[in-house]
Amino acid sequence: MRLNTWRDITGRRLVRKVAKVREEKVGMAGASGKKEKVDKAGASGGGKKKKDVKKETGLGLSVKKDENFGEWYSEVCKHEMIEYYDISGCYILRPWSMAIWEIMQTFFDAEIKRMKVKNCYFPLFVSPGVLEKEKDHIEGFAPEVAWVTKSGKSDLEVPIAIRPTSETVMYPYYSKWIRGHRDLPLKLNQWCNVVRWEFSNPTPFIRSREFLWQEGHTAFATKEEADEEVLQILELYRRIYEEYLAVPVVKGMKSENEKFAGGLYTTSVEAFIPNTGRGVQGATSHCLGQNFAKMFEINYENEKGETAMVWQNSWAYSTRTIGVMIMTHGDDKGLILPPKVASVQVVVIPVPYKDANTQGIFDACTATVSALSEAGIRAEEDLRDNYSPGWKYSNWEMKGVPLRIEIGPRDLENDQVRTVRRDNGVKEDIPRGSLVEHVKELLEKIQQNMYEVARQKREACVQEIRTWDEFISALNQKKLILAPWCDEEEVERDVKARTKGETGAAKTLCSPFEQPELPEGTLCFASGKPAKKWTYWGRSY
Ligand code: 87F
Repeated sequence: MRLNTWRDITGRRLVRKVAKVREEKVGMAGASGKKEKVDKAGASGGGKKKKDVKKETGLGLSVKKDENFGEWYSEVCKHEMIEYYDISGCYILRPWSMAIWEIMQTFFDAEIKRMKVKNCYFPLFVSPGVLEKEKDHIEGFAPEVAWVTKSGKSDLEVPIAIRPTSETVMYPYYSKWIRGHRDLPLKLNQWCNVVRWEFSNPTPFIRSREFLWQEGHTAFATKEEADEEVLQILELYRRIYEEYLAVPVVKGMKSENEKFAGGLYTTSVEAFIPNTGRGVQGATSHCLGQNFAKMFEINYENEKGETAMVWQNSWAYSTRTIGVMIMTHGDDKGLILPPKVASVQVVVIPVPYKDANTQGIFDACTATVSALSEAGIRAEEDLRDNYSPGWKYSNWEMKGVPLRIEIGPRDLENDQVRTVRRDNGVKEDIPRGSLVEHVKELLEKIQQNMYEVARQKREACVQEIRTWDEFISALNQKKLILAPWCDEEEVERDVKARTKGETGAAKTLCSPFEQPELPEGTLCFASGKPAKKWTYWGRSY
């Protein structure tokens, strides 16, 4: 076995078997390999316990995903994705997560522009008057609305609300801007933050008091146009989840209880987190019908010279997407990023060796990054000299970089590089001559595999049930329940009441557009009345 030697900054020789650096499951703290920094007095601080090193290096998760999911999630998030803030429910999005948001934003923004949606920006503040206008729909949400009541030490004459969503901010101007049929359709979108003063358990990305989203608000002359757009947007949301985040979702219709009360109907994409057995609403695309048009008098003169009312839609996805992705893919080593949203898709790490050509190895790393970057692959090298290769492996694994390339003396000799996949750990030696094609292919495979693994995990959780007893048993087993339902509001309320417990009540997630066959005579699992449709049920975030 070859020996791999490098020196720490004290000049002390650190010797490690090469095979070990490469093959050991770089057990985080244990293999920290971080060369201890020397203080001015020259003490190396050697002899530290593993635990201390772990604390110092910040490497390694202290819990396993299957053992304590909540703690695991929080630790993974804290590793460069977010920072906790001194206001509960608010989080700092660090560059590592913001980059993911920006990549999704680039995709979605281009797609909606192709649909002739235009971007705009409305103010953050809402006057109480307009908010009042939407009273009926806001009623349930009112406790979550945050207000500004002071400037400096003096009370504002009229308190001002902070937007929790922008219907009431925007629609008075829709009324002003839309006059005749030539002003339609009006399709606007804004990328912004919103504030909802949640009281239930805040969770990074999933439930925070301020979050980023896009909100689209469109107005049409006909319901047909509005209906069509609802589904076009929903398809874009599906693509964000499935093609970018590699998270399988179900497209479907929300129940009357779960739809946006101000609208006509709500469609959504729903994801599922196997570890907690909870559904999570991924994004929503609403047809608002003419409710807001009535409230805000959004009328226009049609071709016949008559006054008509517009049909409206609104749709949004938020930074919650990132939380769903983390929960879906992360493992005991940390995050796993799908290549399509990773700001660093490939990290190149030199593995220097005793008397070998270190400069040659470093140059090969730089050349590798250049070749990949030129081909449009997001690659970075990690040439830091105060960390060992093993430490770097762990660190980039924790950050979820989809592919690692290692270059050591033997690779240099053989004109090859070693690739290591983050999703399944598979290693390969590839000739530098075919580097770019190979890496492209690997990244595609990783993306596909991550989706496929997530889909299989979700499929394994889906349980079709027919009776109440089966429902309860499936719920206790954290299943994603597909049940025949009579589609009555009262029955959903009843199910909620009957399943209320510490972990929250079960409710409908959506009725999938793709419906399995529903044989005649099938009865509702909860009411025993004739079933109208198959619906997904479960606890949810
Ligand atoms: C919280 C406080 C006040 C949700 C709220 O989904 C109001 C609301 O209206 C509120 N939480 N909603 C519903 C938002 C509906 C709709 N808005 C535009 C969307 C998509 C984007």
